Amino acid sequence: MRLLIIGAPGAGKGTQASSIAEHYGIPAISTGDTFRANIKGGTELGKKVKAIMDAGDLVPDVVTDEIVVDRLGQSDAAEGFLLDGYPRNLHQVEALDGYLSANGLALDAVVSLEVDPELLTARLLKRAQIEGRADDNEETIRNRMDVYTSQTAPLIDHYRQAGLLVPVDGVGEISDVRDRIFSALDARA
Ligand code: B4P
Repeated sequence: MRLLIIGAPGAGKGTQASSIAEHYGIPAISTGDTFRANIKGGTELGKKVKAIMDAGDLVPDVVTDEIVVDRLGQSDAAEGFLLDGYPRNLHQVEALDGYLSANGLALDAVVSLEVDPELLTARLLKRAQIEGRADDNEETIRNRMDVYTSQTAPLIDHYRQAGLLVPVDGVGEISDVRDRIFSALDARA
């Protein structure tokens, strides 16, 4: 399976990605987690992206595309993968399409998690209390939502037109959302 999971900040992408990846025996590749690990490790990449992420802006495409293409070229992704948080704009869609077609590959489905904006903010503010992530504060969340609306939301129509979109209601218990994702993906198989 070659899958994407997309959704607004707080929609549950990272939360669901590990279950989906485990279910299908594929690696979950999260650009956000990769950047956060680099920030924590004090790498050059981490230094480059920290202020951008803290502001809730997108890391430049040239940086992000290269990381994803390198990661997809690793052996554990040869039979399938789940990309979490990538692509996030139409340029990244083109970069991913270019990589896939150059390697004779194609996506199987794009899971789109649907959650009301008020609930998204509430989830992120709750996570702020538990994990203290630098970008989970009200001002940055507002910018992340704006960035999502202007740059990432257009991907939903793009993938719907491509016949790949699998919309899933992301509201409710984490385990219920997970079961809905599996049912929706199984229905396509
Ligand atoms: P991400 O790491 O992707 O952050 P996110 O959108 O908040 O999603 P995340 O996966 O962490 O949270 P989730 O919705 O699962 O991106 C962070 C930053 O990295 C971006 O702002 C950007 O700067 C940079 N970046 C990443 N990818 C990039 C790219 N491709 N290009 C450029 N820049 C990029 O969960 C949120 C909370 O909701 C959790 O606390 C969770 O427990 C809770 N939750 C989830 N499901 C729930 C449910 N059903 N009920 C109740 N709570 C739930």
